Amino acid sequence: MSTPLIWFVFMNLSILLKPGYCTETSDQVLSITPQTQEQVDILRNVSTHYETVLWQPVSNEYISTQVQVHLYVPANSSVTVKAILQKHGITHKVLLANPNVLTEMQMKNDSTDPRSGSTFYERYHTLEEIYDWINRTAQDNPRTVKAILIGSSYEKRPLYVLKLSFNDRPNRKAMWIDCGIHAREWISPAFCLWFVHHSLSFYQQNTEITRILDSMDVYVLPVMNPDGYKYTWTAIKRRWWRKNRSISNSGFCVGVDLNRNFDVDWGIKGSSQNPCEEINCGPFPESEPETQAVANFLRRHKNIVQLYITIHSYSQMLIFPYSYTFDQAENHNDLLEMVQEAAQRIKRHYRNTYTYGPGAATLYPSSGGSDDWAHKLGIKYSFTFELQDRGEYGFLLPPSHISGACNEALLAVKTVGVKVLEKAQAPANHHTI
Ligand code: 0X9
Ligand code: ZN
Repeated sequence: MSTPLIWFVFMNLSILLKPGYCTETSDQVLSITPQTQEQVDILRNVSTHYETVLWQPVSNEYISTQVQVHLYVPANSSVTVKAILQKHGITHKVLLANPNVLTEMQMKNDSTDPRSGSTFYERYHTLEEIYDWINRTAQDNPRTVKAILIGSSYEKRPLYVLKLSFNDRPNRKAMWIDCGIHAREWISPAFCLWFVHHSLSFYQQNTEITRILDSMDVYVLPVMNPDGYKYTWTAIKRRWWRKNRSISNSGFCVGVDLNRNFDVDWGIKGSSQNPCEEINCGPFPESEPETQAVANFLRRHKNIVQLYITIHSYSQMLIFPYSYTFDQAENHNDLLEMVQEAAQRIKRHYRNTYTYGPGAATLYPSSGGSDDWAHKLGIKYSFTFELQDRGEYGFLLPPSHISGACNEALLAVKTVGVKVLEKAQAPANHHTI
């Protein structure tokens, strides 16, 4: 054997014999559907005791038989986790074999690359870019767009709402859209930017957006959780952050789930008082400055705001109140009809499936959410839209999918927007003779 060949064999042997050779070289996202209660318990255990991140469901209390679990497993815990699954006969599929590559793709939003061919709205943006965009949009459209400061975040970042106002008829009604309650759901802020851009570009060109903007002012909060969003952009390891960044009194854990912090059945279902958990509802209702800012604004404007929409991801669902109880909202049938039509139109135009219904029954019961709170405040048309996808990429939806995800969500927003106008115009006590 020649010397270089001996070296080659030796080097590879030394790699093979190294402890830990069998570990995965890459992080992965696994899809697992537990079949028995024992498997449910094991999965709950794995997700709490090993270094993993539950993508779906958000908390291990929601893990149950026949429900798909999406579990992010870092390379260093891969062998252990897979061994436990195998030992208990739990089968898994690899959903994403290399999420880090997708993460980098999402962060690479280089507008100077002429080969990318994508527009500003077809890329994800850092918080600073979004603030710049908010300023620019207000400056470039002084007659129709105003940036309103409604408060600031825990880390003192400004919370700006863009008010789109295309005419100044008296007694104008309004709708509200917020994005980015949950930091890791990047498609959500991307949608708010998309929506504003569409409104400014297609007013008087597209019938539905024109009808909406002619009759309503639209308030858009592009990033409700700027501290969390910023955090997800700082390192691959932080990409899965969901909550805000407030520091609890009691210990070292950070963050409150803003969608558990609203004052509706606060702290009861699908939420936790433990600051270390993803669904931590905070120390008391509206404890968080981000929640307070939104709640105060909506309280002040409750007589004009008729439609509340909050944008999340992922699972392709059009949800309406209630989530905090299985009781039906008094306008359940109206709400159901609205999302049903939205889902049908998405199916027809984009061949994509959205499930729909009241939150508790369609997704899971949970208290303290903004949609239920807005509904109880008197904003009777209140929705949570969960955008793409259904688990192919999850939070790592590639930039090339932004336009598809946003266009179908836009269709849903326009559908419910127009329906609200029609309902408002219909006589209040319409009786057939
Ligand atoms: O759990 C949530 O906050 C939302 N799902 S997500 O995966 N984006 O976290 C659903 C919110 C539904 N509405 C209420 N729970 N009120
Ligand atoms: Zn969410």
